[in-house]
Amino acid sequence: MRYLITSALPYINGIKHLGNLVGSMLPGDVYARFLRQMGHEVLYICGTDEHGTPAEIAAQEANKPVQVYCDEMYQVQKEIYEQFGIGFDYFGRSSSPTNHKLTIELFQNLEQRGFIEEKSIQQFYSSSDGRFLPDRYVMGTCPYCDYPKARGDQCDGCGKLLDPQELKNPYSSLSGSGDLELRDSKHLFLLLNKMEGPLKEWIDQQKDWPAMTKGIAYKWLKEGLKSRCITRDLSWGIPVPKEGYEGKVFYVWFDAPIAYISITKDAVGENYKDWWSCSADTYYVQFMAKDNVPFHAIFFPAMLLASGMDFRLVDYLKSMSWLNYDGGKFSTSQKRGVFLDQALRLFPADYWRYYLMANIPETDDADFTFAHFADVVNKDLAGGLGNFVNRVATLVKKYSPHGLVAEYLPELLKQDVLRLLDDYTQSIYALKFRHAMEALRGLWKLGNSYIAEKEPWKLVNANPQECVSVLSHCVYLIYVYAVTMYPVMPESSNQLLKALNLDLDCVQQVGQNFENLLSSLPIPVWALQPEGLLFDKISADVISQLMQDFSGTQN
Ligand code: B3M
Ligand code: ZN
Repeated sequence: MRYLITSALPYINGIKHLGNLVGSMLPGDVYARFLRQMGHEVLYICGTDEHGTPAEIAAQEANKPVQVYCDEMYQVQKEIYEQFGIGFDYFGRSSSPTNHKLTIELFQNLEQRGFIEEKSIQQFYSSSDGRFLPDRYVMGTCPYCDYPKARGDQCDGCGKLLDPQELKNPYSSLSGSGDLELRDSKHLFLLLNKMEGPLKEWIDQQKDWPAMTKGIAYKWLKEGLKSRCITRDLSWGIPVPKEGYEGKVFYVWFDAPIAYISITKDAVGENYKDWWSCSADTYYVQFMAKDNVPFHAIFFPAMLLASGMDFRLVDYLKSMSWLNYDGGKFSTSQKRGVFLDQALRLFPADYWRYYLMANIPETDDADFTFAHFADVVNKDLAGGLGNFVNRVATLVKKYSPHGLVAEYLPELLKQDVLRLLDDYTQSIYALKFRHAMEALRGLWKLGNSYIAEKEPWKLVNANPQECVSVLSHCVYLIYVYAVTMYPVMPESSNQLLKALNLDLDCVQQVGQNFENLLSSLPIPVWALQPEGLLFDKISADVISQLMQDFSGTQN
């Protein structure tokens, strides 16, 4: 089977936080790595989402032209994901020429097929700024709670959704000028209502989708689909190719999902249809946080279906709930939480990867705190996995310094390992990550109980043959750990394989299932170089320092 995988395209407006990572990119990467291990052909696509108001605002704050800002931030984000070990096949940009071209083509098809309507809407025009203001650029006093700095789309004081027209004393957030005037402006609308029938039929077919994804999709369908404005009065974006639309661009949510397709084209060239055609032999999986679901389950599929352009719809839409920060929300605009560059300065990527996957907000929200993070690292990584590896390495060095003849696992132990390997495999195929991580921990636990039960340090005198044999089994288990943890902790997996003197490629050559690992010895004589601790414990002092450093907002 060939798998096409996409993670929601991160906005260009700054470095993302842990919540963004676990909401789309990290689970996508774990899934992609796993599938490659199982011998599947995979294309994993992502990129920056560069248009819209947030990009403009961020560039303004950075005092840079938008293009320059996006060029720089693209590079910054790309490098950070690399450091997190996110192995995209291609990380592109929604602002690419390919995406401009494809967006326009798709729009023209929609128009020709009668899915676009023109309407005039009233919008604030600011004479001092010389432009129409998007909703969130209009500020003023909230009509409900009198909060003086309410935004035109939402009041941060009371949380109510607003129309900019409702604000008292409206002013431009760009110039501060109150010289605003409501003017008529022409816009284009996508007639989503025309697609209601086909969309419902399609969603009805998705029996195995997560309940959260389907719940959101049905909620939208139930409320009835309304036509949706797909143009904006902005200069940064993809210009609307239509007379009378000078100075207008497509709405960012119109061109961003199309970028999945155009980035694929940037990645593989003209053959991109081999992945995207309805008749292509691909299984397409998307990863995203739940607020993105309406756009991926309704809006984008409607666009594709209505365009008649032979692009396939998503086969499985994996949505994630929120990772909260200390009981509140992670927030990019308020700089609240742990951002990816900071995270990398604090601990190795694999600590974060494991912690986030073990606590992924798959069904419910999850809460990040440093205390919990340290607890998980100390217990599972340093304690469970790291402790076993270190104990074994120490014993091997002591009792069998010249290596150990490799032996198959004894039957009982083997059965336990097989059961967990199967559990792990099935869980990742089913995209049940928390469960998969439990299986992984179960494997680590097996090693610890095996060595505790056999007590090789006692056997060494009574039955030296048996002692060596037990240690050989333990090293075999470490090999199994190294290969199976690869999707989640690729760097530590490599470290272990190196310590075992094994070819790093062996993680990719597993075959069709992990059970194969138990039926052929990878090496005739085991080596195990104790390379020091694989994972360090995080001390109570460090935790309290971090809690202090990260309370409130960061700069
Ligand atoms: N950039 C929103 C987000 O990062 C948006 C996703 C686009 S996916 C086509 O939450
Ligand atoms: Zn309010």
